Amino acid sequence: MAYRERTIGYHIPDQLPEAVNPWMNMDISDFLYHLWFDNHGKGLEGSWYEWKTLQEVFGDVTHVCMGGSPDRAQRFANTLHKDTYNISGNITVDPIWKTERFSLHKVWKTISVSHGMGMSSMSILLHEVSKMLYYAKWCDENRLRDEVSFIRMGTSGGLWGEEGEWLWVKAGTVVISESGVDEEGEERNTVWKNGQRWEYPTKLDEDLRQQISAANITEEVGKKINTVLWKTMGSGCFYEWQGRVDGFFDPGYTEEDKMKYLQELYDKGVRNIEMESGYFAAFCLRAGIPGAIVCVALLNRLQWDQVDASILPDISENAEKIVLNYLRKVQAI
Ligand code: R2B
Ligand code: URA
Repeated sequence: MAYRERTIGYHIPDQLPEAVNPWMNMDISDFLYHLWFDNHGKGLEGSWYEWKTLQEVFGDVTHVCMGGSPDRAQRFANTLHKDTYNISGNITVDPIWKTERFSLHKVWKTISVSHGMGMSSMSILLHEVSKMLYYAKWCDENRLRDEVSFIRMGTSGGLWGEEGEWLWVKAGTVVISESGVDEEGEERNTVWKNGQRWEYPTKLDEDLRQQISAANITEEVGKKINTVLWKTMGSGCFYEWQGRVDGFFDPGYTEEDKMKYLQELYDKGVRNIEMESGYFAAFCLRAGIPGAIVCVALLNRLQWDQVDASILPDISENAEKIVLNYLRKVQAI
């Protein structure tokens, strides 16, 4: 029995990583609905991949880089392609098959894929991409765990101190997360199964985090980017769950309540807030796949709630720049 039910009413894992679903070894058709192909490559008809198996297409994958939006996944794939093959000018790396739900591109050994917004959307992508790679790695979970890393690159709201404090940094700072915490600031991700609560730890891979941090080198990323290695809160909503006061409803709390809450998170070591970290971190631990979260902070939430669109062109790709350089270093591209 891999899980223990606590008398306090929730399940916690007995061992990590977890066993994979034995169902996947039965060589029956497994349709990855949101990617729109199955474990035998069926569904790819009419595409460039039509006559290939999943092993042939994805057997060599070493990194899965994920970002929220299809545009971000497309831009990163284009950049990877130009960097890998030393090409200048415009290039578009076509997505693999359907893009209604997720947009998945492959450049040499790296996948660039969108995960949508929030843990619900991301959870679907993580299950299906992991199953896809399990099949592609000859149903060998050790190969999957040894050969593949998952990296989320995204945006977030930052939490940082006053000018003059060492932690004072401007928008554009990248947080490379140590763990994902929930709205109570706990390193825990809650999953509901059959109406019961299951709780998973959310520490991220230390080695991968350090390697990505070490890739922030002035000459290669253009200008050294401020980075912070601390905790990230993954929240269920952009507005109320992140303590914003600029949502549709009169929030039911004051600016002071909000500042108190954000300060409490800060005191627990949280330096940015986004919407996927808890599930992502727990999933990686459960799967035994090293995972990293690299997010640029678009604003300082201890000052204000609104995003200033005018500064985005200068900063929004900061996480990608560091990850691109990390991939160069490990020769994944
Ligand atoms: C960061 O940005 C998105 C919301 O704007 C969300 O996906 C996240 O985690
Ligand atoms: N994404 C979030 O989830 N929150 C922010 O404040 C900014 C981006």
